[in-house]
Amino acid sequence: MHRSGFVNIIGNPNVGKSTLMNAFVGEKLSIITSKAQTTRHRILGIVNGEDFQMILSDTPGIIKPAYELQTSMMDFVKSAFEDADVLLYMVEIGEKALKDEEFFKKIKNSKIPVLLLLNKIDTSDQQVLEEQIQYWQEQLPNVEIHPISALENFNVKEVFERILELLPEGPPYYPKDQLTDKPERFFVNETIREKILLHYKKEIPYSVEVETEEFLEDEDIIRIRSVIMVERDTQKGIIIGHKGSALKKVGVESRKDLQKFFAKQVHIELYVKVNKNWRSNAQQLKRFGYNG
Ligand SMILES: Nc1nc2c(ncn2[C@@H]2O[C@H](COP(=O)(O)OP(=O)(O)OP(=O)(O)O)[C@@H](O)[C@H]2O)c(=O)[nH]1
Ligand SMILES: [Mg+2]
Repeated sequence: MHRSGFVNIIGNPNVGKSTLMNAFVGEKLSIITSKAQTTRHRILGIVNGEDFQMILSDTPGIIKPAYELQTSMMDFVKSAFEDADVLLYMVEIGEKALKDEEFFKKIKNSKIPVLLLLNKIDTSDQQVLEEQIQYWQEQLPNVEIHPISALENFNVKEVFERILELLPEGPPYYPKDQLTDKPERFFVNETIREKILLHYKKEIPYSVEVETEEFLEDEDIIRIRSVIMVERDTQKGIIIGHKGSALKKVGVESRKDLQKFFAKQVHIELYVKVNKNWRSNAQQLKRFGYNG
């Protein structure tokens, strides 16, 4: 018997969805930072076994959209509700029910199995944990609750085994050696965006999109040229920094990560361009893979 299915991770921003997906897959497919709205896309992480294929989806944290980009991000979340065979609803210690009632109702009335993953229990003690479990049992009486620490890998294997039990019988949907649905350039863009999330403040990371114009793979080196897009002229100067020092740091750190990811030497060139109000421009969003 072969099992397969879509296992979609949803929840508020910053609760640890991407950390969990990477832990399941064993690769850094999704970028992780302490800032909310790190993930902007739906990213598949495929775990293959001889008799199963688990297709995980990491999704953006649920927010009320304020501009077009965020509306597209929430469309990815909606799509994750539609095709799930198992839903993983992730919350963190201390968090209360989803502010977005529409999404919360969907979880509450879900016809498919939902596992509530109570994450970051490494930051909690036994008493708080018990209170939290009780709170969630009252909120969602029909849902299985699993306390975990995605970061410390606590209870992650057990949850994985439980999901396997819940997967329906079915054929593999993707070739068994495939790890994700995203092309190599996507991971370049994301790696660079992660460094920007880590090193710049306030609205800067939220105003940035990265596009890789060149990805040339030789036998022993990958040559990459990427453009960092900002919304305004002033942001361009901030990204570049004094004598280019800030941009250089982004390049050096990105190269390090990408060499590990691709297991090859990497050469990377970065440019900064102003793309006025791209976050609200349907055509630009489509070009960056957000719409339709
Ligand atoms: N202490 C602790 N921190 C964690 C745990 N899991 C994730 N984190 C941290 O929480 C922060 C957010 O993690 P992400 O995996 O990026 O969270 P996310 O839900 O994907 O966030 P968005 O993509 O912004 O919605 C990072 O700083 C992680 O290191 C955990 O089990 N324990
Ligand atoms: Mg994420």
